[in-house]
Amino acid sequence: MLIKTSRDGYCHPVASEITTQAVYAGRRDLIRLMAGGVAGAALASWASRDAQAQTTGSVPRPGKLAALSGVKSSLPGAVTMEKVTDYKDASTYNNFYEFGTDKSDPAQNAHTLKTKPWTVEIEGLVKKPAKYTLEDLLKLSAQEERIYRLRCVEGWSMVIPWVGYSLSELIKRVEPLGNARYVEFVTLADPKTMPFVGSRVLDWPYVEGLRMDEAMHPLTLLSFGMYGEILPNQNGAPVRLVVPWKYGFKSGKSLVKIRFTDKQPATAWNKAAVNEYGFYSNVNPAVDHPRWSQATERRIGEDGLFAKKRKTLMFNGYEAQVGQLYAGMDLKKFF
Ligand SMILES: Nc1nc2c(c(=O)[nH]1)N[C@H]1C(S)=C(S)[C@@H](COP(=O)(O)O)O[C@H]1N2
Ligand SMILES: [Mo]
Repeated sequence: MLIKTSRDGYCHPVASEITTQAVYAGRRDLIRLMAGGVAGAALASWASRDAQAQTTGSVPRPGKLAALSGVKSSLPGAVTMEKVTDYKDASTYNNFYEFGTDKSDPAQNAHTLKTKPWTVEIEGLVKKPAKYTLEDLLKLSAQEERIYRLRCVEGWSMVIPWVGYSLSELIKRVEPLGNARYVEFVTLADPKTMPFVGSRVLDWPYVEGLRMDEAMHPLTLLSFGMYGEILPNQNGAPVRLVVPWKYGFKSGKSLVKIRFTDKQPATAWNKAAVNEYGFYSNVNPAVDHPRWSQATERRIGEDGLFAKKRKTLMFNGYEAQVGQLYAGMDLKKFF
């Protein structure tokens, strides 16, 4: 990844008002869609938060998340007790190279992303290839909230309450064939709405991949929202992946295609620098990036320039849940 250590964290962009009309409109739509049959219990609290947000004209603070307690995940490991990162930090300090390489670029540029209509194509080695509209995807399974750590390969981390459901719910519907061993995630590459698509930073579209068992792991989240709201464009609207035990770049944003294959997919960062970004990219304090250590990290919004860095945990703290997926593998080789 292109690292600019001089910027990294020392100059958080300040966004005085990050809630646009589009965000409100989108959230109403999501609530309407949820009303169409799923997550009934969650609906009342979402609706009242929505009303509250509109009357106060401000983004609900993470402190108000208690209202969502009814939909919190019961999945072991899906909730951390750590302090949730401020919404403002999580939505203004982003990596989304389609909109620029600086952390502040996506929040500034991603308003041009057109998230409606949206379809996700499921293809490759599946019995039931399909085109899902976003509406279909939202209705496919009950949404829940999961508070996951996200750790970037660059050495910073956040704690974010995501909204979505396990990707396995979708995978089960399309019935992968016996020879499907990997899943490739293709994200939108639209030069008309994404100013950096066409630049030579990466080979577009941004593609990521998981092994089948990783994709089926219940922690792997297909996410439509965060902080009880639909995803801001800069965080990967309208639908993204969140794979909490891997470096952030494995979590593709603005997904348009999910392809089942028998070969390990060539992923965007792996193609860009094969010796720096491996296919697995599991968070691993014992395996350094060739140019810097992965043993510690800085929590965005909390750990300042002179703060002692936090120790990075094996598999980002999700070892009990996912460690067995890699039993017997040489993680220095399969990094
Ligand atoms: N399409 C796309 N997805 C992407 C990226 C990107 O540049 N393009 N950046 C990745 C990286 S490096 C990280 S750390 C996370 C950041 O997610 P966040 O901005 O929601 O924190 O998104 C990942 N998904
Ligand atoms: Mo990242």
